[in-house]
Order: sequence, then structure tokens, then C-alpha cells
Amino acid sequence: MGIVNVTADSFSDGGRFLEASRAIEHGLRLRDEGADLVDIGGESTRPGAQPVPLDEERRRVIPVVEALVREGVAVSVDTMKPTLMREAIEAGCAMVNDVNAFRAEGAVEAITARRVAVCVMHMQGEPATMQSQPRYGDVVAEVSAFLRARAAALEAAGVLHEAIVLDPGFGFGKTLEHNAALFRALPKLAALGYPVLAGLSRKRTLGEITGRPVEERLAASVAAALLAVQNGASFVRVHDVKETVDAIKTWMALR
Ligand code: HH2
Repeated sequence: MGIVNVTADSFSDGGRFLEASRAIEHGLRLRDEGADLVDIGGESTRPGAQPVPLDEERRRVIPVVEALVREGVAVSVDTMKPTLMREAIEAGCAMVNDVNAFRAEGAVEAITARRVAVCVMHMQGEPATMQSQPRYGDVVAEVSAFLRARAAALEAAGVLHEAIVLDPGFGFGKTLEHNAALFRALPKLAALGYPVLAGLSRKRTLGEITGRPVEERLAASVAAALLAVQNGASFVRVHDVKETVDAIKTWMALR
């Protein structure tokens, strides 16, 4: 899954793809580099990010979704807002990716109205405050119980089991230790019976490990993506598609 942030303030590429034409061009490039899905987001969820009003998020996201769908790109839409989910599905997106796990009022109804894949992510707290003091008793047990419960709720509401992807939400209300515990538990999460998505690309945790600023986290991001796939992830959400695809292809050919 390649990332296109149509935002002014995303932590690694804020402002680069705010113009629709640039976002579309970038999405096409990621597809050509080997992304099976292109994830479009119009609201940053980085720690401390401020919410974006619906009208603005719609103005950023929908034209990009429409253009990429017209070009035959499989598009995922990264949003927490039920109205935008409906409009993105109407525009032809293949997946709705909700870092809030479809807990907003009307979100479950939005995705059951039509057949679409869904990514259900765990987050402790909300973006504005989630990194202030994340706390867990047993992070792996709590995150997997949450994901299981949300998947069960979606299935009870009519979402097909086959349409659900689970994501432990690296960096969303988690310290380096929490992220590492969840990373080691990827095989266990995959054993819940749904494909797992892992998103570590350029994240702060990789900066803590390597001591590098965000623009120098390519090698760490590729390593994390490759290790995630080796640990059972079916999807990796990445900014650097070409490099990640090369790493995974090399492993697949040589293993
Ligand atoms: N991470 C980010 C955003 N959306 N969705 C899923 N399913 N999993 C993730 O790990 C995830 C996500 C944050 O990364 P990015 O989009 O690059 O930054 P920002 O939120 O600042 O736009």
C-alpha cells in the first residue's frame, strides 16, 4: 500500500501533495512502482495533529480518488469521517482505512451500505494527545482483543469476514517498547484469521531506533516493512514503494 497524503501537515510529506494534480501524479507513480493499493488521506493523524473539517477533507480527497479510480488504480481512503467514507465508496474506492476503527457514529452504516474492504486499526486515545503517556497492562493482549471485538462488531453488522484487514496501529498511542512488542506479535495477530496491515514507514519509532530525522529513515523503513512481511503482515503501508518492493522481491526470490 503506497501512501499519498493530500495534507499540509503530515509528518513526513506534509504540503508536497496538497494540490490535486500532484497527488494524482504521485499516486500513479506509486502504482507504477508496484503498489497494489494507493491510500489517500486528507487529514494528518500524526501526534498532535489538528482535525480537518469535512468540507476541506472532501475537497482534498475526492478529486484525487476519482482521478485515480479512472486510471484503474485500486484506491484506499484513509478517513475517520462517515460522510467521506460514503462519498469515497461512491467514487469507487476499494478500501476504507479508518485509524479510528469505525467507532464514529454512522461509520459502520457507511461501510455496510456497499461492498468495500475495510482496514480496522487500533489507536489508544486520539491523535491530538495519544503520545502524551500511552499506558497498557499487556499491550499485545489489549490490542488483539480490541481488534477482535471490532471485527466481530463489523461482521455482526454485515461486513464480510473476507473484507476485513486488521492493523495494530504502530505509533498510535504507543511507545517504542509497545511498538516492538506488537511487532514481535505480528504472527499472533495474523493468527486471528484476518490479513494484517503494518504501517511503520518513516515513523518516530524508527527515528528512536536509528537516531535519524524523518527524511533519513528510508533504510529503516524498508527493513521494517520487510520484517513485517516476514512476520506475517499481508499489507505494508509505505511511502517508498519502489525500494520496499525491491526488498520484498529479493527476499522472495532468495529465501
Ligand atoms: N499511519 C498513518 C496514517 N494512517 N493507517 C493505517 N491503517 N495504519 C497506519 O499505521 C497509519 C495509517 C500515519 O502516517 P502518515 O499517513 O504518513 O502521516 P500523517 O498521519 O501525518 O498524514
